[in-house]
Amino acid sequence: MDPVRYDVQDRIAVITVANPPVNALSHAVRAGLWDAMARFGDDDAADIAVILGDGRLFIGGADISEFGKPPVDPWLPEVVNRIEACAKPVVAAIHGTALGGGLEVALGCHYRLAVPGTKLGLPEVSLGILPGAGGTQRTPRLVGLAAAAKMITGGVPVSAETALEMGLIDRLGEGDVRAAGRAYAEDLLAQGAGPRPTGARDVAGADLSDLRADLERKARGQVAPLTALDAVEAAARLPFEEGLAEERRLFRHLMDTPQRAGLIHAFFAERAVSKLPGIADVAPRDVADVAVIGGGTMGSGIATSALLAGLRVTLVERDGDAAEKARATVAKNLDTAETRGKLDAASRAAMSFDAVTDYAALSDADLAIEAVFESMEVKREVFGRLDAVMKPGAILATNTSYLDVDTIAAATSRPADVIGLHFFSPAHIMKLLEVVVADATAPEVIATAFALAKRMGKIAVRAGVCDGFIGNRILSHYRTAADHMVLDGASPYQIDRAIRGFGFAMGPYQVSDLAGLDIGYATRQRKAADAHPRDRVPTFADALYHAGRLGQKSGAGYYDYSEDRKGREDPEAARLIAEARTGERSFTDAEIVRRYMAAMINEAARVVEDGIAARPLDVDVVFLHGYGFPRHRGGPMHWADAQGLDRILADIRAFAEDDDHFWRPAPLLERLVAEGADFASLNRKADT
Ligand code: T1G
Repeated sequence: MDPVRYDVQDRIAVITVANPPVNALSHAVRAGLWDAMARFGDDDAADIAVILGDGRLFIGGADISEFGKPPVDPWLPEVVNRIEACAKPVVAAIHGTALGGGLEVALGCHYRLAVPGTKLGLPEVSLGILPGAGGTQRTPRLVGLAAAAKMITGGVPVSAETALEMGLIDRLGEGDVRAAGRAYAEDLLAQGAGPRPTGARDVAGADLSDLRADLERKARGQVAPLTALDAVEAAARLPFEEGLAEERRLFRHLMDTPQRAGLIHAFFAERAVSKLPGIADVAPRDVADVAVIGGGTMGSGIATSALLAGLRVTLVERDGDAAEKARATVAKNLDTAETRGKLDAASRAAMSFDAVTDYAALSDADLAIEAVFESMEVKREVFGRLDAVMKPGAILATNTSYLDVDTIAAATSRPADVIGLHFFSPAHIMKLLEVVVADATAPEVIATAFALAKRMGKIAVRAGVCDGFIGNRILSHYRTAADHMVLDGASPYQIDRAIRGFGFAMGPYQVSDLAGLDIGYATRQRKAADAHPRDRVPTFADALYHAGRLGQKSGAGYYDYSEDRKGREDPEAARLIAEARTGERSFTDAEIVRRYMAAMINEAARVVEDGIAARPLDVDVVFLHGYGFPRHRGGPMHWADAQGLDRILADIRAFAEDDDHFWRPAPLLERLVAEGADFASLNRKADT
């Protein structure tokens, strides 16, 4: 089917972009628009044109899958310029979403209408680029320099109503977008309205220094937002044509950055993780009623997340007081969601939530999520009770963060219906969900978990059964590398600074203080039985714990929180750490990052090799959405490919000269380097 259709009725030419699923501006669509504009220009039967999108949206932007390949004529900027230069008026009739190049096509039109519910935005900076088809020059001419700068450097879409207030569109339509677009065109014809090129408008200058300072403070190494600001400022400094040329120059510069490659990888990886061969054609079971067992922080968070997704929730606690406490926690979470505009009063009033103490209340639940104490004995007892009361076909899920899901499943008569749903705290905020697939888990149950995740606005990643699944298993390894550096002489404060400089929001010791040093201590105790004689124990961490320094929760840990939650370096902590040190060597920030990342990549390679993660991209998505990995670097595996796996392996081998117990190269890493291959090659292989 033609990706761009042209039809004329009552002197109005309707040009329809039809390129499912998002009407992306592929080469065929660009060529189709180019030809349609030529046809309209020569068409004596048409006095005005309306451009609109087929299906659920206007146009979702340039075709991101074409990035990195040589651009093919007609380029999008030329297509937009051709629309604007048309001698007859052109209207954009917008519905669903108009994003990036999609909105830029609309800006090239002379008039713009959107129907309620439409989102209009220029999200290019989230892909490491900037609006490259005139958006940085035309948007300021419609909404003013400051509003355009905020919209483009933030990348956040606006509603149709806001777009009207700003001047981005001219009219709010009602109902069917095609009818609304035709009606607007008729009105314009009746008014004798002609072409109204956006590029011909003036744009007043504005002082954007505060925005620039804000972007510099928040950028954390990202280049696109500040470069996009440069392009927008050019709109007030240069004539239109020169402004377009400057935009193109800056766009091309960003297209060549590794950040663009990282952010595009992240975009597609987030969509690829739910594409698993084992569940491709498997229909999920219906889930409307969810049971949550345990109303602590995690259980209440999971219940909140399910309620926000419109699911009916019954939470079970061991006694009335605990049930009431859970009810209060959920209510507080929902209050916050309302304050943040994530929940309106009507939706909240329609919610179905109950906190009870009797498992019998779960007989109709479609799925249960257990979030009780991390004890195998307790969990097996809970699963036994769930198995006894829940209906056939109901799914029994555990939120355990490291226990063996196979062992939990064996406590039931229905191991095929048992799965792990590892939420990350706070469960109603964090998007990552590790779907832990046990040996007996049925494909339909896996498919149901992924469908539930999508409904809850989560990004689900399939994980195999091991201690820590994907994220925590890898975290444990690179955290050990950091601890070794502290034992050898590095300051935890320097390590945190170096890791923040790499782009993480927090360093490992700040994370420890946030999570609680008691958690770390309990984990070390749990693993002590399996410890190897050559494992190096971070005795400084135990010393801090025994000194009652549990982190933020006790007012001090590695940092002193007596003044505020930000925390300050603490001489007392430094003293306790120095006493436990086994070495006095210094480290550069660069070496700290190299060791930290080499340990992360090495264990991640083992996780992929063991099949705990299906592909390297699954590890990337886990770290982007669960561990604060800087998004513009694409995830650990994409970053490792960009560094060169040979360099990572060389580092590991160099570090092994001092410690060949901890630094043992992962066989997969050695094999890929020997073959001259990379992690991306494994992602592609998994696609076939
Ligand atoms: N190009 C190519 N494929 C795209 C795409 C795009 N712009 N947008 C989505 N897809 C694919 C996606 O990979 C998935 O594929 C399917 O479409 C459904 O996507 C010059 C250069 C539009 C809000 O950043 O935000 O324009 O997995 O699951 O939830 O200035 O897609 O089915 O194989 O996300 O309904 C700017 C990106 C580009 C918008 C729809 N535009 N897309 O959400 O569907 S840069 C964007 C989205 C640009 C110009 C510059 C969303 C959506 P598959 P989906 P959705």
